[in-house]
Amino acid sequence: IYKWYRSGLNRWHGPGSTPDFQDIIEDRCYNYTQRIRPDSRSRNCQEIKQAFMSAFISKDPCKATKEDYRRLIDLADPTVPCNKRVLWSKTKELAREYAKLRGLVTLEDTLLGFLADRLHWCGEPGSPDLNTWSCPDWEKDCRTNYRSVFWEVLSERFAESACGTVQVLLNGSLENAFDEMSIFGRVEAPNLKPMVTLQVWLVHDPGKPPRDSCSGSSIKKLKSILSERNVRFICRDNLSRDLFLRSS
Ligand code: AVW
Repeated sequence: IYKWYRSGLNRWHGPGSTPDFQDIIEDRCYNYTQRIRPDSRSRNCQEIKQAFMSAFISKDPCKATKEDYRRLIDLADPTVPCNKRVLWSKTKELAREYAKLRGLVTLEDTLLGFLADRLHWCGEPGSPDLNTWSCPDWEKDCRTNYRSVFWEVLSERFAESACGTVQVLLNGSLENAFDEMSIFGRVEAPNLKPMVTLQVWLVHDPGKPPRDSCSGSSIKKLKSILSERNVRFICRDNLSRDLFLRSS
């Protein structure tokens, strides 16, 4: 029984595919291309949905490659302004709110980021269906799962095509606000173009003292990654969440 269990659809440690994944992708695609950004009206949502599905359906959910997503990415390249980008790490909701207030954009404002926001998906070799029971977890199962690789490919392109000042919201309530193993740390920071300015905001939970600062060791590490790439660096810390949203 144990063997059956481990080889079955239940064997992964992450949440299973979001129910109605295909329908959600399709609905979101029409919503984005027709209502949210009508300038992207020419995108073909059927084609985009098909390309998304065929990237991972019937495949080993631990063997995702960037190549698998090539066609999807080519169909839906980001068209958001290069000089208005906001990155985040452990601060997603805050970053969304901040970007909205300031007329800036996060990855979830691009078509593909919008389509996949908060969703889970994975397939099963030899099956035309999504596995709605479980999907591989980055830590417990495999790093090369389809969800993680998707966000990595998208994030890499979002960061490398950014220009001017790029902002990043980091969580000042954590001991290490800059996490080298996060997508921001592994993929985005190391792919910023030379001459870009990275503006770091260290924002902490209101009512609690901050735990990390611009002079802390994690931010120093970030600074050194950036200086190797000739990316300019500005950092502001000690910002309480409420104050940050109201004043910035
Ligand atoms: P994290 P990261 N919807 O908070 O620096 C669902 O440590 O690693 O931040 N899951 C998502 C989404 C989303 N919209 N976006 C990322 N993920 C996954 C993309 C992903 O696997 C943005 F541009 C990520 O590792 C940010 O600057 C994890 O959830 C940067 O990457 C969140 O981990 C945030 O990635």
